[in-house]
Amino acid sequence: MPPPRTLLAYSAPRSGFGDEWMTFLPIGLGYLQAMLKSRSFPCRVANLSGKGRKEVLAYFRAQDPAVLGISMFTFNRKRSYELLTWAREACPSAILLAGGPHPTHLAEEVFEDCPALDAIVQGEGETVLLGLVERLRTAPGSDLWRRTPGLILREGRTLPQPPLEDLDAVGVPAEHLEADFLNDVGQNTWEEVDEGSAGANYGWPATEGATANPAYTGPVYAYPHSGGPVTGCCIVGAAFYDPATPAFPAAFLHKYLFMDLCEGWVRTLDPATGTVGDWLTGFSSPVDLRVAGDGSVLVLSRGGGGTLQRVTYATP
Ligand code: B12
Repeated sequence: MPPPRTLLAYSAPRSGFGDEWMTFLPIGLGYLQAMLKSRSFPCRVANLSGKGRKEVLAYFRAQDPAVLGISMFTFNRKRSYELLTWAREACPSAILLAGGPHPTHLAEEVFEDCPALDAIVQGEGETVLLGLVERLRTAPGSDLWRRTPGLILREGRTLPQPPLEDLDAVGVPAEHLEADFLNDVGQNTWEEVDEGSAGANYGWPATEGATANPAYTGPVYAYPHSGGPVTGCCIVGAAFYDPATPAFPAAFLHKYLFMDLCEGWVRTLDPATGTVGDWLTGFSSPVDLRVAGDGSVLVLSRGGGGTLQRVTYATP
């Protein structure tokens, strides 16, 4: 039985979709992911700020998690209720959790306002979430998870979970976010972006592009060498747009920026939805891309005798 998959999500409130402070992914979700991934439990983190119902439903369905948790604050509680309602619609058998300061302190009100919610994780969530997925792995489909210490259920609370003593045991949060995507240069036909996870086999060179073979992990996104709306010959770069000081519009935040060596373009991939957007063209044999701390993007190319170009944002 494969370990249960967890999806952790956050969204800014509707009023804050364009606000870079509100759309910041809370680092608490990164710690929860680090705890699970370092114990070989698959866990994805998504920032769903600005995403509409159709996009969110499609994403939840594609992820098909056993556990779906939302990070809830007072300022985004209504949007979190909305996400949980959509989660129930898209994934009827998933365990739906909420964690964070708001549900920890106002559990009764949250349960009342959000019928879709199964349980609240009280306070520090790393050990609680790990205990819950461990129980699910031991007894899939049973109610054993409801006895995990640190939960608030509609019918009452489980035993309290003492705080973590060894914080180093959690792992490094951003490492998992950054390392989540891998460029997989194709053999003859397809270039891939794959999601990194322990023990996964991406099939090179036996298979390229999407695969239905359960022995292999298929790509998050793939483009062919010819015959598609997007083509190229060798994926290069890449980086997530998560600089200390964002200098591009909020729509760029958390996007994966990747390039093609032969075609000289840079495109954006939204890790939350898999949507790919056109961005820059005209680089001559680009080989590497970095996001600088000031929010600009550096592109290193071999063409033209070798260039290092800085891309900055100019207000239209
Ligand atoms: C650092 C910080 C920031 C940083 C965040 C940087 C980042 N990328 O995370 C910055 C400066 C960007 C920021 C911005 C804002 N912040 Co702030 N911030 C904090 C602060 C000081 C620490 C948060 C933190 O990182 N804690 C450490 C992590 C590990 O703990 P955690 O976040 O609580 O997460 C744990 C648990 O809550 C739980 N958990 C959380 N979510 C989930 C989800 C699931 C499924 C599970 C199982 C568990 C779980 O498990 C996590 C791991 O143990 C808190 C105050 C505080 N002391 O908590 C305020 C605080 C969270 N911020 C607050 C506010 C209001 C904001 C802003 C709205 C301000 C604004 N007007 O723009 C924005 C919103 C940004 C956002 N997207 O969250 C309020 C929220 C109040 C409330 N009741 O909702 C707080 C509580 C401060 C306060 N007392 O007013 N903030």
